[in-house]
Amino acid sequence: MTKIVLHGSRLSPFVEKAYRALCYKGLDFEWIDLGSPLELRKLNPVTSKMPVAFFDGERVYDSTLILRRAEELQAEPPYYAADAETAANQRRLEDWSDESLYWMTMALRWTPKNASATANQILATLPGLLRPVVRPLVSRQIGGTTRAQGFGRLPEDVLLYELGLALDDLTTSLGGRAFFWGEHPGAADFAMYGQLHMLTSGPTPEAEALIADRAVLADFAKRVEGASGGA
Ligand SMILES: N[C@@H](CCC(=O)N[C@@H](CS)C(=O)NCC(=O)O)C(=O)O
Repeated sequence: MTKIVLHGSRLSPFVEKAYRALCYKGLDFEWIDLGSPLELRKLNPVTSKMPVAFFDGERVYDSTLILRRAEELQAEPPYYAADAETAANQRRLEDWSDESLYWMTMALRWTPKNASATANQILATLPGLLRPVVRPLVSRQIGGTTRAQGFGRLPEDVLLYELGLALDDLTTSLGGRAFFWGEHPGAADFAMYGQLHMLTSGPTPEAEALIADRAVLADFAKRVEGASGGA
């Protein structure tokens, strides 16, 4: 049996995506929380991002590549549909969630109003001694990267309006289905779950209100949890 080890903080939507996706396949794996940002560079010198996983010692970085590797290892239950068009749509939504919705979420986390709560949430995962040293780094590096993105430069009211529209679009795309492309969850659903999870994790009460207004999305998130080991 392949030994799988997944590294990263479950505050990260991408770690949460990979964690739940591995649970859904019923793969046996060990999850190791991140000790410090320096550890990440050692574990994953290629992108220095989490998650990073090891399959029998072979490093696989990036949540999407980790899911693909897990799919190769065990086809059932699948993350991507057998039908090529459905699979293309699943990959597109997975990518939109990872590369666009993520940055909307990050922009909201690092608004002047939410930045301090966001930094506190990240620092709480680190050993107490490291916190004062890491605080300015977190704000400068993660906050700075976010402000370098388009969404990170929008005024808060515009950002919230855009996020509301995106959530409405997701509600429409879900239609009456349990998951985005049918009755079983796939890669796009786990990716989307990761983002919804981060949007409702504390420092962005405005996003929590937007999601609470859209019960379809909260119900969807509960279904993903139900299919991948619970809340
Ligand atoms: N496309 C990557 C994104 C990973 C990513 O951005 N991870 C963030 C946490 S949410 C990270 O490790 N940031 C640390 C840093 O930028 O130093 C994936 O899907 O795994």
